Amino acid sequence: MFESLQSKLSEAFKILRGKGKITESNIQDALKQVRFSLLEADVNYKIVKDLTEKISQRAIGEKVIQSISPDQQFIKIVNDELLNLLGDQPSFDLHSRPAVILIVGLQGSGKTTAAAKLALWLKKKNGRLPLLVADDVHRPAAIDQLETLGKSIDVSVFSGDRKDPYKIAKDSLDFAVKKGSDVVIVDTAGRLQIDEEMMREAEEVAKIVKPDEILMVLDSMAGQDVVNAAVEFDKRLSLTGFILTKLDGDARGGIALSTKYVTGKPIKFSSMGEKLDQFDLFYPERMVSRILGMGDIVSLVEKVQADLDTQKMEEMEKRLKKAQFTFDDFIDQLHQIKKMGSLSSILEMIPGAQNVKDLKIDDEQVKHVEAMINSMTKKERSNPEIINFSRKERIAHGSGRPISEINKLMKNYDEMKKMIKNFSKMDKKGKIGKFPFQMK
Ligand SMILES: Nc1nc2c(ncn2[C@@H]2O[C@H](COP(=O)(O)OP(=O)(O)OP(=O)(O)O)[C@@H](O)[C@H]2O)c(=O)[nH]1
Ligand SMILES: [Mg+2]
Repeated sequence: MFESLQSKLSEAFKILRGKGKITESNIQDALKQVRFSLLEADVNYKIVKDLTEKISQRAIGEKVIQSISPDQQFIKIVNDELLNLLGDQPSFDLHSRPAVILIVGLQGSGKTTAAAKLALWLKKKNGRLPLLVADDVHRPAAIDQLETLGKSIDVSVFSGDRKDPYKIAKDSLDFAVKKGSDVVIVDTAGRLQIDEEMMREAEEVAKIVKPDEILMVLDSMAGQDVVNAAVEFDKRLSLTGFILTKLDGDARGGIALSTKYVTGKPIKFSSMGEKLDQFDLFYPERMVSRILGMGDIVSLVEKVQADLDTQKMEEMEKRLKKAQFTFDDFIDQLHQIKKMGSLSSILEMIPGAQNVKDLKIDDEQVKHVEAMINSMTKKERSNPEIINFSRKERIAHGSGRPISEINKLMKNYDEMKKMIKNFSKMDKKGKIGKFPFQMK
């Protein structure tokens, strides 16, 4: 899978090999090749534009790290941006009993197979007792197909009167309760294209079974029109995610890389073969590592960057002791804290601060704070006391955050600065003062 994308991207990396450092001019050729590779893989052009812009900004803006070559640094950036595109590892928790999963999608995308695979996965990995519901009454052999699959994995299949999709859907829930099934997987009919009748049927079935998850099955070998179909399905049904099938074939990558960006919904499962156990949760990191084929380099760069972070922390400590503290330091601290997962892991290292309760900082907050600090001028960042009301107004405008949030940031900054004063007093008196820093 993705062979062609992988080999074209590796050409992009080669362009930077042997270069002393990334410059605005040599990066252009590499970026052009990245753009070409992604377009050839049938990734939506808007995504390609957005992605290459982000890669370009980071590649030019990032500090040169002596022990890493430019191509390695570039690989890591591409790796990170592809990961961003795919989003975080999606969760799949079913709380209701029985939980209901509705499987929808275009004809031949792999719905029926995926329904059976999911049943097997839930049974094996989660110890669930699934019930498969054959709700495709349009294709004559569809019900038999699911029954055969069900038998092969020893999962019951409900097909009711084999005629009325709404009655089958409704009765299947009663049947599940009677049988003691704790998860119901409903396989539905597909059409070649989006078709009003099919959509209405799916909507109606959804109303009846009230699914916890509505998963659309996508054939990863299909073209971009499938991404448009995904948008349409999502509009009508409010999907909770996707199942990507046929990754074992010669998928180019376009569907896998475009879906999340275009619909905002995650790929939750992937299927890479006709056999029923060739199915698992979707792991964005594994997918990117397949696309790039550069796992070793990515971990090398990560390690070097982590070492640099340690150096940065040490430098920060020195600055702390001198009680110097600017907004540039503030943002650095925030990143370190985010990386460590929580403030408590840092506080643990400071004597006397263990009693401060755990403060988690989420990504959104960090992004907002970053936006605000990035909207400050260099002078404001190093001399925050000059930030008066009109400057605040400009910062608010630039970052798209309300003034109240700028005020909160200023307050947090002041408190952190106070904390640092206490911290530096600790040196003289041998103990630490109160810890006023709080993120809210
Ligand atoms: N190689 C490969 N083949 C798959 C995969 N998933 C499904 N298939 C095959 O794709 C074909 C269609 O699969 P189905 O599960 O019947 O698809 P469907 O969406 O239910 O089709 P309709 O009900 O006709 O709309 C079958 O031949 C499957 O064996 C996969 O991950 N890899
Ligand atoms: Mg089917």
